[in-house]
Amino acid sequence: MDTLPQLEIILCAPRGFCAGVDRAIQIVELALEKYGAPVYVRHEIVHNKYVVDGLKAKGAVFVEELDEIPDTEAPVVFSAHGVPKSVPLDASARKMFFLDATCPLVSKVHVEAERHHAAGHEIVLIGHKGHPEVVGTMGQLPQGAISLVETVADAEAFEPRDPANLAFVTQTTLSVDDTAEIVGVLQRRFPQVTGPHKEDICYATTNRQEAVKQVAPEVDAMIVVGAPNSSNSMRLVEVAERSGCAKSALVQRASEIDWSLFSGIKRLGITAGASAPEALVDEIIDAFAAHYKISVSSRVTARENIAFNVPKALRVPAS
Ligand code: 0JX
Ligand code: SF4
Repeated sequence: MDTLPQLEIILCAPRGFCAGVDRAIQIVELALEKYGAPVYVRHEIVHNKYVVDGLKAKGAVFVEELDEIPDTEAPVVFSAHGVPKSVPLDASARKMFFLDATCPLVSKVHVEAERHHAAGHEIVLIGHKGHPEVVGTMGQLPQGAISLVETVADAEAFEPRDPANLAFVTQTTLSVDDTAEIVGVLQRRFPQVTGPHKEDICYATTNRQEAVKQVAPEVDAMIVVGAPNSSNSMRLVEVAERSGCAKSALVQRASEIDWSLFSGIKRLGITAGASAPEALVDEIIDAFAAHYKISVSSRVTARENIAFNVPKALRVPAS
């Protein structure tokens, strides 16, 4: 006799890998295939331990800084989050063969910042201090060219050198709503501020947050598959909570599910950050299937068909 309680699982769609993550992982995999191990990777290629461990097993070696890498002819890959200008410069000085896995949508923000700087604008970057993408974007320009604004309070307190000569750019993985508020403060205080049409939050971040907004009010609990150092994943937990789902939890692996949080629920939403593989979503669904009689459906709130090319060096076959 089947005594398991019923559980309806609603999968948010889109969820999981974005085009930038797909490309970044492909770059490491293709480099391993073409040049063999080791392939050095500066910083976690994307913020996910399962992905990183999988690549390690194939011969990737992860470091935080280039000075941890011995003199080598092996390829060195820069992570999807982007790097300060000093990193490719140092790599070139050491005659390293490097492959840049920075997401093209992050590179686009780098170019925007450079354009504003060339036009003589002081720049505000809206983002989270210490995040590698923020370090990378700030590192496109000389120190002092970009000021970091993290919160509405920061935006209220910010004093530009010349309010008529100000521009802003943003991190790509922020909360759409929080960022709109911060941009609103800058626009109110400095009506001449220039910037992107809305902000620089990417399509994947926007779509994943929108899907969560639609599903969260209808479920008793929400799981976001992702890592604590993944900005876009952490934002999904916040969005779920703010959209009315108090039981919202970030989960990295099925083994770490706190089952006490999910007792007595009837409907569960599941999404995944842009760096979380679908295999981990499947693992978590399987874990729930051992505790509940589950039914699974998808809530599709957007369709994505974006893909980015890998660098040219990886498109030609090995000679
Ligand atoms: O911490 P983030 O969300 O910026 O990175 P993660 O989790 O690795 O996601 C993919 C890379 C995103 C770059 O914009
Ligand atoms: Fe690129 Fe957006 Fe993915 Fe970041 S989350 S890698 S900006 S597509």
